[in-house]
Amino acid sequence: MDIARTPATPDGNPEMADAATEPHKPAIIKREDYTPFGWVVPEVQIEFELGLELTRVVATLKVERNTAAERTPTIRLNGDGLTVRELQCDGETCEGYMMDGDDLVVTLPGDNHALRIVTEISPAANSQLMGLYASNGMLCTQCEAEGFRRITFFPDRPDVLSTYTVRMSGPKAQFPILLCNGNRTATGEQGENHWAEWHDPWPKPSYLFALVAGDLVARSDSFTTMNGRKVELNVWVRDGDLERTEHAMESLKRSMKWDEETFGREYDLDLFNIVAVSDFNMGAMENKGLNVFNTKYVLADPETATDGDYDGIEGVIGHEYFHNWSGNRITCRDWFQLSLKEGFTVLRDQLFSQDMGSAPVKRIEDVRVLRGVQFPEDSGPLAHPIRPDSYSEINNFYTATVYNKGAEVIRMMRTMAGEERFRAGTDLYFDRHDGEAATCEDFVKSIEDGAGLDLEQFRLWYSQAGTPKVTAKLDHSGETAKLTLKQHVPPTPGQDSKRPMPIPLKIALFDRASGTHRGEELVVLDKAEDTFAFDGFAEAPVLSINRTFSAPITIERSAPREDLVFLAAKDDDPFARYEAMQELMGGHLVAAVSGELGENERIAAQADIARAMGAVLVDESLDDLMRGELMTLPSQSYLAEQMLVADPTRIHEEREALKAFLGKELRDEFHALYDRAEKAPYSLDLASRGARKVKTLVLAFAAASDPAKAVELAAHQYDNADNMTDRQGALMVLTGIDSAERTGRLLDFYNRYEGNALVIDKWFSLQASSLHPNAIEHVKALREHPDFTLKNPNRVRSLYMAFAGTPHHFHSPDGEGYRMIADLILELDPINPQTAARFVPPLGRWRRIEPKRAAMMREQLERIAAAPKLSRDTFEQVTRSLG
Ligand code: 0A1
Ligand code: ZN
Repeated sequence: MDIARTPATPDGNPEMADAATEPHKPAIIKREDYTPFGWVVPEVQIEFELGLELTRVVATLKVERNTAAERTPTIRLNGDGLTVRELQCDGETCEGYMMDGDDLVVTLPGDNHALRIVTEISPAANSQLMGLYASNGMLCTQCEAEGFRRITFFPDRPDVLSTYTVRMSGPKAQFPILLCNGNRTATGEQGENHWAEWHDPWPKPSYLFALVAGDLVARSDSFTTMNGRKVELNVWVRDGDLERTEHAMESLKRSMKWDEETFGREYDLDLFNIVAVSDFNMGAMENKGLNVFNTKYVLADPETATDGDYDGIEGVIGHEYFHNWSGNRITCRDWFQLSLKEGFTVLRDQLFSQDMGSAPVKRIEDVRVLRGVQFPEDSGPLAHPIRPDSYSEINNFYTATVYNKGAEVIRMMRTMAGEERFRAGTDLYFDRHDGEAATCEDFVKSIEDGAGLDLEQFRLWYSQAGTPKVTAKLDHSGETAKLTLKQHVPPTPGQDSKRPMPIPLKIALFDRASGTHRGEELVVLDKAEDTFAFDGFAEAPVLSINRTFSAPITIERSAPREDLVFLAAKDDDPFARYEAMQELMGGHLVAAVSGELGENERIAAQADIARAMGAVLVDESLDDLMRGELMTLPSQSYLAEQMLVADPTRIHEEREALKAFLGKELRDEFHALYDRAEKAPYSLDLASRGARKVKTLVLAFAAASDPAKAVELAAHQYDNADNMTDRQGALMVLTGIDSAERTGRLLDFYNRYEGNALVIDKWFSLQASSLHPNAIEHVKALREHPDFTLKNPNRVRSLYMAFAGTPHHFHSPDGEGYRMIADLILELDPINPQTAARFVPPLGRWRRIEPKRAAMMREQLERIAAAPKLSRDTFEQVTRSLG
């Protein structure tokens, strides 16, 4: 049946609700249309006869009427590209069914039935990497959000929870290892074939189902839980990769311990498996007891992984593990509630990483991601609340807003409650909703009740999109300092006017003479405008505001530069110190780009920045990791975000000019820092990591100010590197400078690591994001490189995300960057729509770019929109972007 003529279905599946009338236009699913499913499916049994080309799936579903839902004569089982090979109801062939689009709708007379459904699928032909697919000769699954329906017909929605018993069989030589969720309950052999049976005792939605079959080896270990239960741990990889799994395993054990200590959460199975696969659309997936990971977030050794890679692995392993409670034990009622599990789990992984390494630096990194990715999302055509109201393709809502802003919103609750009361709130949430498919509202209510907070108005953070802007003004008269705060939440698509939200701001007022303050205070701005008075200040204090980035907002204040220099040197909150440096440099750069800056003003601003930076370089109270943060210039995208309409070329020029100025002005200090840092031997401790970070930053300043010296230093660093952080840092600098050293070291890097996919990804990325003026030509040439393939998402991202994320290339004045990304989207869409759609947002920023380029960006979006056949993923993103 044609989707376009399907009415809203009585069995509560909102997916068909607003079916579209044009062939191209997919249905819009609305949060307000949620109704419970008409049936429960307490038990599922599945048999897989595995083959790369053909896998036969026999699923038996025990279905019972859901007494809490409206009675319906049919059951809708979602499918995607499947055909029914056999269908039985209660042991008899069933004729009472029809296909509705891709879905199977079966008429069921009674209240309890057993449905047996046979499907056949071809994993090798599955280039979308959703459902069951082949990767490097192994078989694996990805079911979130709606991949299970590509395996068998099923109510593929997160509020249908079932226990699964799975039997899998296949050729032993090809698939010696057979894994599934839960515990292995039986195994056996039959000639060339073998089989394994798995049972997962925890009821789960279909998106948490996973199966893996292949030739894998494991690093094994164990963890004893707080109640003394021994859990077997395995990290499964291909033969040859075992040596690179130690960090992943250690990260897993640290995550398990941390979750017990910090949130009181204990693991609940006797086995925890992690499998690394090289073809994967995202970072990793929290399937119950069988996490599947992108190899990028498992494999590491000093020779091939940077410090950033090590941190990424620890963070993602933590994230997936923490989902066992925030996501699996308590899952989402529907996909609009995605932030319930993702926002909370991101917060949990952020806090974990803070505790494992440098807390201030981790906080700064997280804020950088928020500002670099989420703020632009929130101020563009794809803006949506952390709990969206509608979607057409849910894959498009795995966004920085749902994940990262979602985490910030929960972090604000934690800040307002304090750690202890917040913990009481999360304890109550886990207790109250264990085993349920819950909503964001359930979470907020639990925190409200458990922590004793009034979150009535705070709920607006879930429904209103857009980054609030707070204007802060500090007046002083007599003995009183008065802080006037005003908030404005900008309009976003579908939300023209907004209500004021509660914004918790940590502040401190510094005495200029002593450089100290009387203690941090938390003020909550919950009106459009409010004033807070502070007595006992004979002199006007210096305001430090939004310390630790207590609220995900932008602050507008006209702080004198001398105050920023003061805070950059003296603020005892490392984040606020970083912020003062960013503001000092950002304020200057924004003024310079807008052409508002007179020559004298430029000289004065540069001198203040150099003074502040000079102090940072020699400050002995700073560790190098933090020093590196203070040395980092605001990113091009963050600068663009602060302008109504940006000219990316001018931003790039001014940013490079400031780097060059500082490189010259502080040459000796930079070199002294480099010489000191160079002496630190390699280890993973924080001091050694800090030394590597500042070394490469010094090279970057040198590249702008004295390229010949930078080439010499970088080539030396490259040649003598005993780790990937140093080698990649040096190559990054060399790649931007035309020289014999550039050519030689790029070739050396390729030859050294040929065959190691993750390192070759770095080789592609470095060239695509380099400062080299011919980067566009390099990307075109790399597209033709024999190692490039559209089939592997890591490889596609390594070339094209790196390119699209480098504004001065992507926004090339002739529009070539836009054309290249549009070409990519059109070519990739039929192969892997989920990954293709992720390249649309950079083009969607056209409203914030100067008019000539904006027209060319639109033109490319229109070209994509006019394609005869587009996936739902890409179609939705392009339509919203054209808006
Ligand atoms: N839940 C996962 C993210 C994820 C989402 C969709 C996927 O489909 C390809 C894969 C993974 C997480 O938050 O880690
Ligand atoms: Zn997640």
